[in-house]
Amino acid sequence: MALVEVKVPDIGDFSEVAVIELLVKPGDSVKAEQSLITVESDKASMEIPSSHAGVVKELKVKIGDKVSEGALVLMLEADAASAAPAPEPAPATSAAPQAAAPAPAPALAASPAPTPVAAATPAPAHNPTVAPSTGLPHASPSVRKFARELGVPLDEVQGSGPKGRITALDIQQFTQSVMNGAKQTKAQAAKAPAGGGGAGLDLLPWPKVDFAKFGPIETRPLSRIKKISAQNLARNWVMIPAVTYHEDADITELEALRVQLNKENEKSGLKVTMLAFLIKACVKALQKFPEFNASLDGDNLVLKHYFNIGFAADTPNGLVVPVIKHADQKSVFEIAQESGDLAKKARDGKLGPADMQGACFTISSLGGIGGTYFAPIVNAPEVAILGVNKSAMKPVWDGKQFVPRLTLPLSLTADHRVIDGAYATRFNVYLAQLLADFRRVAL
Ligand code: CAO
Repeated sequence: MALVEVKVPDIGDFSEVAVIELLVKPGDSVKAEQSLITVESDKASMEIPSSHAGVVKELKVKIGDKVSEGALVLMLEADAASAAPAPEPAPATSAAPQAAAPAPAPALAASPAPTPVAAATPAPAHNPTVAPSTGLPHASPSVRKFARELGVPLDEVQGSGPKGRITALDIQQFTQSVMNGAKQTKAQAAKAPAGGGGAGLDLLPWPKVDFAKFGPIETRPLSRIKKISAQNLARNWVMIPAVTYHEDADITELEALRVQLNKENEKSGLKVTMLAFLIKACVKALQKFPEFNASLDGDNLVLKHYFNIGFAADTPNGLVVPVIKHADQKSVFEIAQESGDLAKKARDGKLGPADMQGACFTISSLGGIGGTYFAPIVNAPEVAILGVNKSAMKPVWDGKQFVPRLTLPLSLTADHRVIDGAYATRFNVYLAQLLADFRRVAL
């Protein structure tokens, strides 16, 4: 076993990029080409892969360090004959299918933006790659991971990158073509017009308009968060066959309890929010309907036995989705405190990657603003997201008369590949029952 130095490879025009994530620690076994750290410039995030397989002996960088080509990343006790063929940095994807993942999906235009996941821009085109001699299709580690997560056979995908390299977009387009019932084979792709915008989807190119011809304009660059969200949201919008289910929850008693609790705790300053009750109730519903607490992995459904809930937070720079970890083990008060702290951190731009990772399910609450219902975008690789709008007093027929009840509009968007309509509606009905009588959460 030889001790080898793993260094930052050619990362194109980038230098002095910040280390934002350590993906391995001493003692970890890594494969050749496995991502070791994530670095980020103001234009892109990249994962730095290992040149060898082996066991990590010592990390030579920490979060916040600035690195350039040739910088020492770590010392590795290399397996014999493990050298990887010229690894290249790959666009980062963070938490999850990330290959670009949602931002919360919250996103978008109406949905929460999930965690910055994917690189805001593709990795710089440097290092024209040589196809590995293994005969494997040519793709970066993150693209391979993305393909694995979606169950896409790489050898059936036509790469559109330099020297036939398969990109995340190729994977997305392949998946979309499968969903359209028109799987694009290499042969078919070869016949497709070269370089046509939106080739896989057969879309028209984006309209290019000289707006200045019609009146004064100004051009403002998108924030980094918005660029990342945009990629994730577009991916999730295109790839997930999503359906939104609406429900009204009677929260008359729950709001009375919330107001009462806040009065009692006025001196301590701790304020219980509707969001905290929603997170707690959602955990209970996820426990009863476990397919909501899951992610697709090819032909498998990964059911999670932990309950981490993301919530979309609106910030001056765009949407982010901090995550309350192990919400099943926390009280409503603890969740209220933690979500308040995380929301503040989000607004101050101080959330770290760990604050935004690991969510099982996301809540996007616009209740403090208004609205009736909306259709949030699922934050992949989660399979559902709950949208919440402003509660309003409504007349409800109790069998004899109309009575005023405080009604909370719920909009649950779910991935139809995993969640059928009946299952989703049962989830919603149950969630509404929990919110109508919060004692049920303790049962
Ligand atoms: N119905 C009625 N009132 C509500 C409500 C609801 N569903 N939810 C919150 N409110 C009230 C709160 O009680 C609070 O009122 P008071 O100040 O009188 O107590 C007020 O609205 C403001 O609440 P808030 O929104 O600041 O706090 P929160 O805990 O409910 O939400 C957070 C925190 C981080 C979710 C929120 O600040 C936020 O960023 N929401 C936007 C999320 C978003 O943009 N989603 C869309 C994503 S898709 O594009």
